[in-house]
Amino acid sequence: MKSRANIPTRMRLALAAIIATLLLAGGRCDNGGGPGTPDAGLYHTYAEINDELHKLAAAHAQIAQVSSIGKSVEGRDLWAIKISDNVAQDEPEAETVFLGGHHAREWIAVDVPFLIASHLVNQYGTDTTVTRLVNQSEIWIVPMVNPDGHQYSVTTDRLWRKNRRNNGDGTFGVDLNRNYSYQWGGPGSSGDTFSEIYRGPSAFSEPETQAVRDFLQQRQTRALISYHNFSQLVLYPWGYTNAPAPDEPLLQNLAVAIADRIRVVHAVTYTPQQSSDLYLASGDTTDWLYGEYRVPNFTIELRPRSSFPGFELPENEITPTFEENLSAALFLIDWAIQQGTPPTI
Ligand code: 0X9
Ligand code: CA
Ligand code: CA
Ligand code: ZN
Repeated sequence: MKSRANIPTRMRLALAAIIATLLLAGGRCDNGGGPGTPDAGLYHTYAEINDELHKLAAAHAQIAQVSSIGKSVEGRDLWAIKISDNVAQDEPEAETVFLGGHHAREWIAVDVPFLIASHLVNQYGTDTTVTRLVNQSEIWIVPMVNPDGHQYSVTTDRLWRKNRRNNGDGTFGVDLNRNYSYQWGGPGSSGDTFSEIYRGPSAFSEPETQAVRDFLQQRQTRALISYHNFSQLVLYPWGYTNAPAPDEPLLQNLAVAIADRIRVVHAVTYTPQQSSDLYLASGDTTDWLYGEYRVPNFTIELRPRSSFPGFELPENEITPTFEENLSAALFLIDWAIQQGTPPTI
């Protein structure tokens, strides 16, 4: 390494510092808040989601409206964006819902629904499929159900999972995907406050799950996807038992169709299966919505396939993961429309 040896040590250190600064600064999704602003690289932070959802709605007020469905334990608004023609009116159109970010460390599970919202709004009037689906349905997207946990994952502990409830015994956090009421307290959940799958002191003890419950109870949802990662799976109820759900053939057919739509985009395989085949878990979003209301709904476990890299999906996979899941989301919105419009309330 002759050439390297010719450069004085002090100069090499200075060059290394400059290069490191450039690398750290390059390609960041910075909301301009300056030093100390939480930064998740190309992934979106809570502040960036807040900012960008409001900008989308402001620039496309005829088809996009932002509202808060409630507040987190630490008081952050849980933002929803509604996308439809005549968006200010609640029309008797098929409603499809996309939820993201129940688990703090699953950053891609926030970016995918956010990017779907952004695509639907920006391509309206240009892309004929998007235009038709937005005209014929009401699409609701809540990209970050657990903003406190996400913020904590960005600033303090990358692998944080739960919300930021102070459990009062020195531990923090309830697993929001064990806190829904259907079969709450059953297998695959824990009563231990320290556990990563702590179910909370009671069903719907958490403001985040209460907000999702109250929001869905006010809607006539035809289909829903809740995004998580990782493992590349399309999961359908039940999750609390190995027994098949009453509409198992329908749920399975839809899960297979969703996985097919994903695969055609980048030849990446997501496996359709009953939730309980992954492992038994009680009190998740999808068992509740199906158990209480018989709404076909799915947990999609996004990329990667395995624990390397696990939750830390490389930034260059954000766009392809969004693209393959856009295809599946458009399919499900279309399916919901084909079921016919719900009766006027
Ligand atoms: O355990 C979960 O909440 C989900 N997996 S994750 O790694 N994203 O935490 C899976 C929930 C699927 N539901 C059931 N298996 N019941
Ligand atoms: Ca409409
Ligand atoms: Ca409606
Ligand atoms: Zn998850």
